[in-house]
Amino acid sequence: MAERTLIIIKPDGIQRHLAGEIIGRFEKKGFKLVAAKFMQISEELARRLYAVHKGKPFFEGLVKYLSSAPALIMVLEAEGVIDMVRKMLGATFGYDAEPGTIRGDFSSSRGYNLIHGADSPESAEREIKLFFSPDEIIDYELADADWLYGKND
Ligand code: D4T
Repeated sequence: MAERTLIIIKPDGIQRHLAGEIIGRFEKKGFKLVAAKFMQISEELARRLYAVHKGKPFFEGLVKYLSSAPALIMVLEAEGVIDMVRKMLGATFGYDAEPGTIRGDFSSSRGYNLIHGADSPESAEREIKLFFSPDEIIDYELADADWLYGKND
């Protein structure tokens, strides 16, 4: 099985009608969507997701933001997907993310940065388990996999 990552289109991404644009970028890049859930994340779950930031000055605001309105949570699969997604997201805040990245193109905010992507294999595994049970993740083949993931060796 190829690597998997957890993505969250955060409340501002949904409210600003950017979900299709963001999903489209991942689709065109060739990532396989293997799970998706639209939900309002509880404060408790937001606290668990961002547990590493507990105690930092922005923590309470971050939890409030993430749990303030519905979000779209997805699992994407591809070899190397974690790093590729992080590059596509851009720097943490829109105001210093490079143009061409999701945050660089669509966010000018300091706190509201549209999207979350797991930052390591360990985080991805932990975060996927927070949102999805194993039977909610679908294992299937993409018909164009050879074209998407072709190698020259
Ligand atoms: P996420 O985790 O949302 O994908 O963002 P990043 O991985 O790019 O950034 P992060 O973990 O350092 O921060 C998580 C989350 O906290 C918010 N934040 C962060 C904030 O509001 N103020 C701050 O000073 C920092 C460092 C933004 C993203």
